[in-house]
Amino acid sequence: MKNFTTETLQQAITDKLMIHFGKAPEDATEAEIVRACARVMRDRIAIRGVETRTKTRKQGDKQVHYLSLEFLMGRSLMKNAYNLGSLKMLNEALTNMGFTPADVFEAEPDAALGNGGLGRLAACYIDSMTTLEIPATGYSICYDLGIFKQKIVDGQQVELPDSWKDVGEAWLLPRPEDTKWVRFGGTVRDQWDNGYLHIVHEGGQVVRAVPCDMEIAGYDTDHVNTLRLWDAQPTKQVDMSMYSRGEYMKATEEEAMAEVIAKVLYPEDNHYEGKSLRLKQQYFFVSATVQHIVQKHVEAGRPLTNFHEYNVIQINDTHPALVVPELMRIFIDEAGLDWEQAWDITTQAVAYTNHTVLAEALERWPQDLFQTLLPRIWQIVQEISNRWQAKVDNHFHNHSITADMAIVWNGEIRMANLCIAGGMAVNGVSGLHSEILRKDVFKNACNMEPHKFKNVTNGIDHRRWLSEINPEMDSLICELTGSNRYLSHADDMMKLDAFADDKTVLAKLAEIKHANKVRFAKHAKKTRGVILNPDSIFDVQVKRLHEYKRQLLNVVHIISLYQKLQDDPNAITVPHTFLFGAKAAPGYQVAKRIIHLINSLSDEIDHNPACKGKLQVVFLENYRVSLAEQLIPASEVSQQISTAGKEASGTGNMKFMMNGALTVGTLDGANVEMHGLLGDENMFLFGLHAHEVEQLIRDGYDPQRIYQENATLHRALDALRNGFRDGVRYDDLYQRLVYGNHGSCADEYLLLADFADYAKAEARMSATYADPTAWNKMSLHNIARSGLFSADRSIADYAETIWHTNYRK
Ligand code: CRA
Repeated sequence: MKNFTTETLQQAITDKLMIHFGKAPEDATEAEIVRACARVMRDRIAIRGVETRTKTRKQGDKQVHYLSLEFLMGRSLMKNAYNLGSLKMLNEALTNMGFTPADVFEAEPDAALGNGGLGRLAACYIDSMTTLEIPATGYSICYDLGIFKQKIVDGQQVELPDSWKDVGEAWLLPRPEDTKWVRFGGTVRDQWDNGYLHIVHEGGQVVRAVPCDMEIAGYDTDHVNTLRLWDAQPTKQVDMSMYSRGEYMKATEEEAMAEVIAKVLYPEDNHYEGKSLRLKQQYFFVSATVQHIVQKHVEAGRPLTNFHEYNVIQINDTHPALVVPELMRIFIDEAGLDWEQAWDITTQAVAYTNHTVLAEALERWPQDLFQTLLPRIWQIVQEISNRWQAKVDNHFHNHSITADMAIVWNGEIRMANLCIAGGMAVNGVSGLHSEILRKDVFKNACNMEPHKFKNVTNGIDHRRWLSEINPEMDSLICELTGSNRYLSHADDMMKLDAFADDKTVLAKLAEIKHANKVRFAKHAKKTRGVILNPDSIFDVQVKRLHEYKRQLLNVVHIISLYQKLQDDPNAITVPHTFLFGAKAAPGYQVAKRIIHLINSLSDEIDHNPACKGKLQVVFLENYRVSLAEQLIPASEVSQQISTAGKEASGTGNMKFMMNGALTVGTLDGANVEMHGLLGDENMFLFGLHAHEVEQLIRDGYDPQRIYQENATLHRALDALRNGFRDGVRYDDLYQRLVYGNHGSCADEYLLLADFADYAKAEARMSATYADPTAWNKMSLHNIARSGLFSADRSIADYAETIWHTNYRK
């Protein structure tokens, strides 16, 4: 299909404005113009979508189904225009119509249907699957409200609802003809019919699942995939007779119960909440999705026995684990297969990605809740569990291993074990993480079925996270590598390594970074009123607030710098700006206290004249995809300082590296692969290794001793305890680190153990910064070697090692 020209695009947008809003361009608001542009892009992608589906059907290609409760898409306008090769035309058309393109892009709200890494990963993967021309569909829930908007009031986080749909809806294509029905509660009984036994599930509540599709355009391809978001609607019409009887509330009760399912995304990252509504969300989207996939397979005229040859279902963590019993239910209850056949197909079609080893994130549903809400699924899970247990028993003859690998155990259903039993593959998301799964978390399962355990290191959409958000860097890469081929072959960036001693190139790199810093400083001033010094180091830690990510380690170190500066006003020679951005789960009190602390410290430093021009701490409100897009190109230091063994991969680390920031980090998650590419000399590594963390905890960790022995640390912790000029004391955080409180052991994440080494790494980093040539050279090596972290590589790995699908090379 022909590309837009500036004129055709301008005409199409003008038409949309008139048809949908009855307005001429000069009268349209920015929100209206965003919606009109979105509709124009959507139409274009939708046409290609029809062509893609026809082709896939004809060729009988294997399809990938990517199920995730989160897809953190962010903004789509610039992305889609970019992928369609129309970004230049869009810029021109908007300018011709009297708009400032940057303001129009800025007016699009983020589609923030995710919490952090896991949801953003799904968004990057759907882009790469499309670009690599893999027939794939993403499935999730069409939440009304995405992750909350964060406001900082008196230094503390306040959560506000995020109604992204007002504008975001323009991307969605409702597909009521594909509606599915999902039953909750009710009773199950056997019924004999002409000598056949049927399962009858009746009563309870039936909810309608109505798809709203977001069509996804790939880069430099006509291939289009779909992100299918299920909306929840009541089955029964509102009973009008109840209204006339004055029973207003009752009349809408059923409606409200159904709609609440798709109301809001659960805001916990890396944490399991055993809420009944969450289980409802999971089954709702899983059941609708599986019904749809099986139906399409049957409609293509194929027998169910080869279902797995045409379909692979990838589940993003255990949240969609009910895929396993739901496939079994449909195969057995609806298609009449026997158990063995159904199990054989299911276990060859499903693959599970694990994203965390944190115990508090592992899903375990209480049997009572599960049984009441999903009576038929419960029967199937019990049968799966019994058979699995018999198999394990038979293999090991060891009671404690049986207990460890059990699916139903002590009144709980363990979703990870269900996924391992019911799938053909289990993968971790970085080399270290996959190793921990094999050797520790899933050790027994791996002993029994080693062939299932794989690794696929995470990756990011480098077109969005480098080329689109850092256009000057994009131009430089194209110039130095001789073409824009790196956009589809990220390892082409390796060619940059040859310029490591080229003074002109290094100067250009520094110039681009500085310009990005100036741009970000302007943005921060305009949107937040903060004044940043673009001549200081931009040292950044942005990610969800979690104790294992150790923002508190960063803070304690900054306090120690602040104290040093008070003793000696010349102690800091290179001005240093520490930037933080993080949302805390609304119920995670310690995380919220750490946000408060960062703001207290920021205020303290702002009011101390000795710090002026030398030290600054800034907390950026409402960290989200679109803020990351502004900040990352301007960042120089990337803080990736989790306790080794705890961060499954990290993906922010990759985005910073790709934009030339240098990493201060532990050997954790994908930092390990990063270190493999860069060596000690191109990053600032510190801290205990994963096995040393384990060892230290086994041997008995004593943070009090470290507190007593390290005078710098002692003094910084005392200051934290007593608080700063706003009068807020942080004794609770102090206690948590030194003595333990609220049932937690002291310093669970070993901040004190790593403090001294962290301070040294930060000092090495500052000293290197003072030598621009050395710094820029390291920065260039980082960019050059970051191609491994393209999501295209991750998706190629999935296609080769798990999905066995073809892809564009
Ligand atoms: N919180 C991990 O913690 C990882 C992403 C994506 C996480 C990150 O280290 O990069 O997944 N885990 O793989 C998770 O959500 C349920 O577990 C994350 O985003």
